[in-house]
Amino acid sequence: MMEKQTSSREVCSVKSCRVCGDGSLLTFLRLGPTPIPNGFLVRDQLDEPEKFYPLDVCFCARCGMVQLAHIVNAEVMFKNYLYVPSTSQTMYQHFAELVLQVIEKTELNKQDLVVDIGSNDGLLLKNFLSFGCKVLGIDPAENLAKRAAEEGVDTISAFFTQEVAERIIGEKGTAKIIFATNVMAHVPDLHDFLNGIKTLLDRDGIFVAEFPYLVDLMDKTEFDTIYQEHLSYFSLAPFISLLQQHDFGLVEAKQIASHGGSLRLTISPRNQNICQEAQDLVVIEKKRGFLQPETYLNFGKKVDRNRYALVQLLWRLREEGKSIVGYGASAKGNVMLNYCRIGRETLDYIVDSIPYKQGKFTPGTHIPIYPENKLTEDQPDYAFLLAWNFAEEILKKQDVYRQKGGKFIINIPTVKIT
Ligand code: DWN
Ligand code: ZN
Repeated sequence: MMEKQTSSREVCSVKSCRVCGDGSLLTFLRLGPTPIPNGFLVRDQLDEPEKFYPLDVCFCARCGMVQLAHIVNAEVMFKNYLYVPSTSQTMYQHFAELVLQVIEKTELNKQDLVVDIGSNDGLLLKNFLSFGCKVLGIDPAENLAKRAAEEGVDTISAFFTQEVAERIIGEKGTAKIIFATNVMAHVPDLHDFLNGIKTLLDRDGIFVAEFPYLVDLMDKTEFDTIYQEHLSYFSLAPFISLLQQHDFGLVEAKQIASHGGSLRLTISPRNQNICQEAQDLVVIEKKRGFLQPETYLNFGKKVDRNRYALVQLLWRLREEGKSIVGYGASAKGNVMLNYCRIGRETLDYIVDSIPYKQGKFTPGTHIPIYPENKLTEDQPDYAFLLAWNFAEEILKKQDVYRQKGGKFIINIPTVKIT
């Protein structure tokens, strides 16, 4: 019997694999007690005690699935959410291109329903509004669901489950396309989630899922993308086994650049074939040891070396009297700061483009967050890039800062100054 991975407790430990149910999970990385990564604080909260949660990662030797060893209650993390993708040009383009590609492959009619699970502020679905078809966003963040609805994207505030799928079907019928971009890693009960997709998706419809690819995470030492929101770290082999348990086929599998390297999968309920690209990737994963525990134990050493090199550099620069700020108060940035114990003694402040984060403080490290223009106003010597996945966009945007001698520190995949 598969353990049900939802609980009303604030944090609970994972007893069995989320994909295959096996009970022997090997913990290979401990990032230490960490606050929730989007738990930004207002000034009044700075003197209050803060909650820290375990951040350990484990591997299932039976199916190869990598997952967190603990689950923090989703209500604590997602009810009021401060992350929005819509201040990033890269994400605008990403969703616009994704939608165009999907529309090319689907004969979409005006009466068709398109659903986005984890729709955030509606950025993806806005691309469908001009096609005149019906759209529905689903997102647990009440603040963002409200904002999306105000901007014309019909959105319900909920975690997607089989029960929610049944409710939607009753009200709106089946969906021709369902998207879940950067969502599946957050889902505690993947079986219930896929049952929900089966229920809601038209027999001729497609389910498009994007999620960070474990192979990229490991190759590029992207350990800061490991945090309590991300319960699962997928390689393709266990993901396919998950799909097969639910009689889904994989029509297309592509590696894409977003968020440090992700997979974009087109999934169909029509047949159970696994496309050739996906089969080829599984062969590479196997050859490279992604089903072997040693691969994961070695990863811990890489993480350690990265932390050492980063902290050495930052301390040396501070000793030399240089000023350093952070750039991008990302969730992953908060993991990096907490794991490396980098606080206000090192970074004077962090700049960020998301208005909801500005004026707040980072969880655990209490670094103040300002709008991006403070960087060129103050011209600090160094900006430590905590949103390395947007390096291209941010470095271009901050050309003036760089022309005047400002430098960026980037530590993923390895520490460098640019
Ligand atoms: O899965 C998740 C991903 C997709 O998004 C989540 N669980 C939470 C979130 O993770 P993150 O906060 O690490 O995501 P980002 O998109 O890497 O965060 C980038 C941060 O940098 C944002 O706070 C916005 C900021 N930023 C900026 O200040 N200037 C971003 C860009 C592009 C910029 O030009
Ligand atoms: Zn397993």
